[in-house]
Amino acid sequence: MTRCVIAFVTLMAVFVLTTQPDAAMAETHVVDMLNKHPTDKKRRMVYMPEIVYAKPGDVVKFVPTKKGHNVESMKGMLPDGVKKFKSKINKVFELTVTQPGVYGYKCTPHYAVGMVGLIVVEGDNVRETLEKAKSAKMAARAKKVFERLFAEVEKKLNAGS
Ligand SMILES: [Cu+2]
Repeated sequence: MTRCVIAFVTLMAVFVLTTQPDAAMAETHVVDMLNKHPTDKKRRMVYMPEIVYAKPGDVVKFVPTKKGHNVESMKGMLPDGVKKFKSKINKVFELTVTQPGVYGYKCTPHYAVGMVGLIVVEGDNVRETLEKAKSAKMAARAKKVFERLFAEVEKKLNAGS
């Protein structure tokens, strides 16, 4: 009998928690920090996926799957009003993205070898912030990776409109 009551209370708690509109809508996107690309063996030090497509309010969770990585925002690659960020090496880092637009970030120790990624938060300013990110200062190998990622985002935007 007691077990029945506990089960009922638990079920109600789960129901209440999962039916909160905000909690149900926000999504968590996991990004692995890796030493090797899972399929392209020539590529080292990568975020997987390299581009996260999110909605305002979502969480991007960076996981130190392999050691030695972190996440740091790229100067000139954040939508207006978004504060710069930098995580600690080997620590899980959660970024709640409230502002729409394109966010560029890098791994502090592996920036020179091109360990960079993008977050694209749905909104009216995506094209505008993409152009802003393109004109930011980038190191040579990071630039090569960013250019490929920018082209991917552009392709997706053009396919969607
Ligand atoms: Cu790294």
